[in-house]
Amino acid sequence: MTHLSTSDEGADHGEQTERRWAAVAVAILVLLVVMATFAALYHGAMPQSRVETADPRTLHLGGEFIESNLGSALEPDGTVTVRFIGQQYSFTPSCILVPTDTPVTFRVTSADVVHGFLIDGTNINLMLVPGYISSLGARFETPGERLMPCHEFCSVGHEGMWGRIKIIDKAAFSRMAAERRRLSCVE
Ligand SMILES: [Cu+2]
Repeated sequence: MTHLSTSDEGADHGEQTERRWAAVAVAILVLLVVMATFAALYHGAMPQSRVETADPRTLHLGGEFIESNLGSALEPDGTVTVRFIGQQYSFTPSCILVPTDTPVTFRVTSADVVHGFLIDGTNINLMLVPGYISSLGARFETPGERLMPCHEFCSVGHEGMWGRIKIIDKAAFSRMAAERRRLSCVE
């Protein structure tokens, strides 16, 4: 009889442990659901603070990405801003000109679908999402020429979508910038 009662107690104890662990599992699930709900509501109510938008349907009609404003601009503070557009299946301008030893800011957008902007041999890598402006600061130490392939599959002509970037001496760039408002190396 004693033996039987001990085994009953054991079964009770087992069931209790099982319930406790089930409660832990349920608690983890509830916590995850609460976290996911909170994140969805929070980010839905507060978009990123530095998002800049550009309507892909009107890029060519006015604003920052109008054709006459594309290319490299020497700013009054001595830095350079490069603006260009990715579209199926090219970059405009297709050859980007930048100086050495100068802070360069890229401002890029897409006119149609998602494209990629990457400069070969550097860690410069952005996604170009229609509707948004992608921006990145860079600095080039040595002159040279690098490839700039689109690295997001953007449909059938994707493999033919690439541009070039030419890094030239700072003084030569300044001389060219004195003559033209926007520079590129498109021939
Ligand atoms: Cu592309």
